[in-house]
Amino acid sequence: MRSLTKTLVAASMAAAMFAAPMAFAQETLDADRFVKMCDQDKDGMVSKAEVMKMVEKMYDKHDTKKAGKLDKKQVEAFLKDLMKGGS
Ligand SMILES: [Ca+2]
Repeated sequence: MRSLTKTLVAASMAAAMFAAPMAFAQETLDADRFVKMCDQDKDGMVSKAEVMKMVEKMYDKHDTKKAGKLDKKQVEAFLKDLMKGGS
């Protein structure tokens, strides 16, 4: 009985470890969304200028104190926002 519990715990831990990066990848690698969000001239491509402009806009949004810098918590929100398309 003890070993069964151990197995179950191990299995659920493995599942959690597997699920976390999957969710992360889905959230972070949504290229379609990222392109749509950045692509201002609608040519289906993301130019460096388009990315920089979008990042800057997002950065300013999270730089709530207008300090010109973000702390770790703000960076976290900034990155999340950036990857999910700014909504
Ligand atoms: Ca473009």
